[in-house]
Amino acid sequence: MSHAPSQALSAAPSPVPADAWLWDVFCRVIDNHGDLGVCWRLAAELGRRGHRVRLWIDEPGALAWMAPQGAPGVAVVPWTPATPSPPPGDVVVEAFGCDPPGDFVAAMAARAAAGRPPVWVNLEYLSAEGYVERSHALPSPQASGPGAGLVKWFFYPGFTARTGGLLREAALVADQARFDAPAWRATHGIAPAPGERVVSLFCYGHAPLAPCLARLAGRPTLVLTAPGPATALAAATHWPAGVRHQALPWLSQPEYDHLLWSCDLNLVRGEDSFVRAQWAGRPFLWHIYAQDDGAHATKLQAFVDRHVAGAAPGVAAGVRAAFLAWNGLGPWPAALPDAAAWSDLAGRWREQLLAQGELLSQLIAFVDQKR
Ligand code: TRH
Repeated sequence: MSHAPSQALSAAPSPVPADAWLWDVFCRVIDNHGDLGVCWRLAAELGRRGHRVRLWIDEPGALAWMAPQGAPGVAVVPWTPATPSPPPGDVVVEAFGCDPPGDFVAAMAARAAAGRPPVWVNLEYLSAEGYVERSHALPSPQASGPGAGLVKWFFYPGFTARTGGLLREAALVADQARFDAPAWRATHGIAPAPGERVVSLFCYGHAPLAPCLARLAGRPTLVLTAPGPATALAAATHWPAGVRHQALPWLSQPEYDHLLWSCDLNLVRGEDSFVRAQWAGRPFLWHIYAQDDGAHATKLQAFVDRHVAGAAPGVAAGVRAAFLAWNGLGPWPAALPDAAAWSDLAGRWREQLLAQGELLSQLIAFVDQKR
């Protein structure tokens, strides 16, 4: 892996301008790739904005395909029980409540005694549910343990101005404006026939692919499948006439974005690809990460409620039905929503999100306020 070793970075003397901060971002890979995907995207954008980041990852293997080139300003620290804890930086971000090492937290508390502890942020999972606005930016005073006396702050991504917003790199809109989809497809061996609809498929293994393909069969369609369950499911499914598939390798995050930008319909999953499909501004369906207690159904409905709010009733109902059916939470509609109306909805949703503050600027302002 061509990542800079974790050089001996030290916290900047205070007070310092925001762009000289040292960030410690902790990421524990639970399963799949979203924990790492979100943390890498956060770290890389911090680096692009002039910050210095130590990204602590317990399983960094997926970076080999996700980010083979690394990112300026980002040092990847393989996080193992034996990893020594250097003095904490100016900001500590624990992603998805992953609990930094006890001795590191104790060192954070020790800095409090010296007058300026790091700002400690728990970056939470993304949801459109109402509790997010109520919980965002709340303090969690640490009464016991190695961090006793410190305050951990909850920072919730979200879809409204009363949340932390969504991760969005500063260059997104400019990059999209100059993107040439046909040229990109040609360089990646993707050759749709004239008029063939192009669909990207990234899903979990339980996705109801057969009924989805039956709805796609109304038009000549090429489905580009991501490695893992999507490609495996494609190989095990009967493909109706007119719908063909092509397996893709793992792409880097920027190249995966280019895939999303070059498709007519994106089937995404989890959290980060779900967000990236929204920035792509194309029709998409979200295969939500299923939870044993069924909480994902509420989470899905909460998102769809916001996503279709401005659409005509027939379009809203069709998009909602497709989201629910794709997640096994409702019957399949006879057909997918009208392509033009769906594209219009996706484009307006993207515009609505672009008008909101993006997560990193809000996080930096939040940290500046709490220091
Ligand atoms: O892999 P995921 O299902 O990750 C999930 C979710 O994050 C979920 O919230 C979490 O609870 C669970 O992990 C533990 O889906 P997600 O979030 O889209 O992450 C995939 C990452 O991989 C994302 O950053 C996009 C990236 N990616 C590539 O870089 N190249 C590719 O070719 C593909 C298919 C994905």
